Amino acid sequence: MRIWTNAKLATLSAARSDLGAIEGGAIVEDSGRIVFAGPASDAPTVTNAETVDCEGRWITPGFIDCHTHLVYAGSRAREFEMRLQGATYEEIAESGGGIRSTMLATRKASEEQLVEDALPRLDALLAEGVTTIEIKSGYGLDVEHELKQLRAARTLGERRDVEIRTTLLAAHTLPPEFDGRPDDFIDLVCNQIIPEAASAGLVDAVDAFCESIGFTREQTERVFEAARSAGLPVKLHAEQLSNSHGAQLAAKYGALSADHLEYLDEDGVRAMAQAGTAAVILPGAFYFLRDTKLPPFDLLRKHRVPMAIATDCNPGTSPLTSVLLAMNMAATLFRLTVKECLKGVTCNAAAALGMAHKVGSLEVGKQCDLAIWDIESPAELVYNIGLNKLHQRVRGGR
Ligand code: DI6
Ligand code: FE
Repeated sequence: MRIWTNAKLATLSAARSDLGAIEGGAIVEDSGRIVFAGPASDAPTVTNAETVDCEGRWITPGFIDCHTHLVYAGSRAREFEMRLQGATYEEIAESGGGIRSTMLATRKASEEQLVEDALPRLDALLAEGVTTIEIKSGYGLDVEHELKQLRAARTLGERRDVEIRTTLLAAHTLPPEFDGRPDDFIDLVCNQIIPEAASAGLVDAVDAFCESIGFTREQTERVFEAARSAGLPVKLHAEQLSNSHGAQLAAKYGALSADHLEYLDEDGVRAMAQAGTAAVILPGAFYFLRDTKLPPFDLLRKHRVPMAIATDCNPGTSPLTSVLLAMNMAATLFRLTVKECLKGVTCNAAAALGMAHKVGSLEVGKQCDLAIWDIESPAELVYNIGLNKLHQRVRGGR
């Protein structure tokens, strides 16, 4: 057992509309779980517990990065330079660069190489108090290499003390061997990649890229049917570059989340609200692509769709390995409040992963994943650009 005392808590319970701040707070842990979180005066008396004096520091739940493409090989710095000279992301993708260039590097890399390449990115996130990360495949695009990518992602959870959730994103782009035959590729995704990844126990959810340069609604729906048959929940890259009405489709399949959402309309928001689908917003990609179309935040608020914030860490549109900076961008570029930013990387991010019962808040029964901060107020976590005030990261009480 362990007790953290003399702390200020931002409990971030999903049920509350505020941060759930408690000054003079304490947390009691037993067997990796929170058994008490509240005012120190109400804490149970326990003997034989190790006491940690937080000296007035703030404690938040460990942060959750609920949308990343962290495992890949190679770099796309050259494409970045091309974009600086005026080429668009879509143009680069259509000329064989983009996701396909990362696919070639990822197919070539060994599983161990993928792990080694991802570790510095993972470590950057952990250094900011991240305790749970979702990692997508989508740069293998065939059975062998999608499974290799998923195994590498799971291995990261053995090399570091972090909870990894893996998402199969085989329907990310069309690999060159299927040029002109997208439906045949979707056959492969549905009949082989999803069932094999699922039976190998390597997947927690299935995602797709429903977009003009990705897959159509019909193709996406087939992927969702295959996920359903494999007993896996779905998520969707939706309305990032155009309104393909992916959000409604995601909602129809009870998706955990729909992500990006720049071009989302009110019908899509309504459908998400009814289905309990979370909105994952990715300010890093918005910033890096120098987007101007804002996701419809007022509609998301009006219909009470939980909003999560993630890095989207990927080599093409968001080479971002900072959740703190993602929050700052969400506030500065999207005008989200401090409270929305913090919920976005804690309780709402947990919802976007279907893990709300387990992580994302300082509440009894949750895993004791904490981030302890050297700050005067929670706003500092959103305000600073490039300054990391983490004092300590705690996972499962350790
Ligand atoms: N949307 C994105 O922003 C990433 N994937 C996706 O579907 C980009 C991935 C890449 O360019 O490598
Ligand atoms: Fe993404």
